[in-house]
Amino acid sequence: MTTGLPAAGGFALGAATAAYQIEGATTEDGRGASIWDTFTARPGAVRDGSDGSTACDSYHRSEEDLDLVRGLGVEFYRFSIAWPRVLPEGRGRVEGRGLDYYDRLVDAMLERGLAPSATLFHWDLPQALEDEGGWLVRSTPEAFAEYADVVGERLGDRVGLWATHNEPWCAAYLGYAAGVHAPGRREGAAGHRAAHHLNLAHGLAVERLRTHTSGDVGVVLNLAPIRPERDEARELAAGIDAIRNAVWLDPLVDGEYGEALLRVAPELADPELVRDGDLAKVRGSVDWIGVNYYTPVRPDVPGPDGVPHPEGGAYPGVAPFDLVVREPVTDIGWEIDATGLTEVLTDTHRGTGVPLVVTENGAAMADDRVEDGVVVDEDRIDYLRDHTAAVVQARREGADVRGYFVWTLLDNFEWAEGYTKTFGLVHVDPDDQTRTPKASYRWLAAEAAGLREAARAVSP
Ligand code: PNW
Repeated sequence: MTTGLPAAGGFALGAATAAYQIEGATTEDGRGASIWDTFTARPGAVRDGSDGSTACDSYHRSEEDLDLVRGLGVEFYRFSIAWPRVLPEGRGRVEGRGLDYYDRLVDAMLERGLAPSATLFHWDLPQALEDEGGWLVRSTPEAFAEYADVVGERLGDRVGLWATHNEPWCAAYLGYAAGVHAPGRREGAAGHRAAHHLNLAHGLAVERLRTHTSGDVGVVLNLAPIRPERDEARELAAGIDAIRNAVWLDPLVDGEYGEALLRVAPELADPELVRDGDLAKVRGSVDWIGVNYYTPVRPDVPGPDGVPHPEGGAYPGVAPFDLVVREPVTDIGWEIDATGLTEVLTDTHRGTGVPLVVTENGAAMADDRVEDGVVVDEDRIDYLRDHTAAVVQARREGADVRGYFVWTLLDNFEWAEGYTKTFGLVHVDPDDQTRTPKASYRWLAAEAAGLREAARAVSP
């Protein structure tokens, strides 16, 4: 028996993490190197010069972590599998100890009554594959299919909710165009090549997964509502929307890249890159789409003092633009606007007709303070309260949203921000990894039943 996507009308809660951000133990049990091990060693790549070699030490503390998830009273634990633990060279030789770890992790979830939601690729590409070209070459999607096959065969009977990729936009554009994430390549149009190979990899992996599981298979996207600041910014906004959203949704819905996208990414019309049949595998491939939402994107044409958007490289083919960020913001500088979550859910529902799950939502907050041994994080509670209400509102407006997973269980390795930004419901001591639930953890535990009921009461 596996627990998959909640049935129509249903609604479930969860907590989410990712392997490289929490596991540590990066050289244990035969794990191969990933591009994040390499990237974090590069001077200046990570704000505090840190890496994931210890992180939350969850590789050794998974039972304790799962007890914490259980204590939240949520149904799902969303975790990711480290590709280089399972296939240290990316393909070929399987490392049994790595696979055993996830096998035990899944069993430990089931023992606690938690439903596992596994993500295959949360950015930790095996370095051996990057050395052969990474997401810029077609052999990587083929290796990904092999990896999906190995994992599906072992876990397919017990994992009911699967995702191939997490936020492929970040992997493609932050990794290969902007260069602010691993592998740290700044090659403009390379982002589109990577994006296509991620799409192809998804399509190939879904085919393999379905031979092993009757669970629900999807993909997790960081879709964003694009809100042009004024009329003059509309065209610009259409280009940004194409690269952020359409490059993933067009193939899923239509099996091809649409016109608006090809205007800013002519590379995607190259028949050498996008071969016959590639996108046919992607069309209609998913049972569900995971939506990660943090903030809206407000592009504007550069004013007289305008500076190009610092992430501009992540939108190759789009003119330089200003990015307007309105107050209030979280500690990572992302505007807080829960209406953007309602908007992205209703838009995505309308555009795809596929059931949705909010697979990440949460806030980095600086003002966590300790009072009587409890981390008081009222701003995070406010954020979560407003955003869960925005999900209920999306259902009221007809969006078929079946769940909400909080990002994240633990304060962890926040990619290019290192340990300087914390999203956790549970504080993790950076020196000895002691876990201490914050006020937001207690809030969610107290509210979980009510949140579920409120969502179910407005069945879309
Ligand atoms: C997502 N950006 O990352 C990831 O899925 C998580 O692993 C991460 O911890 C979480 O959101 C919070 O950041 C992103 O620069 C990282 O636009 C950076 C960006 C977007 C998403």
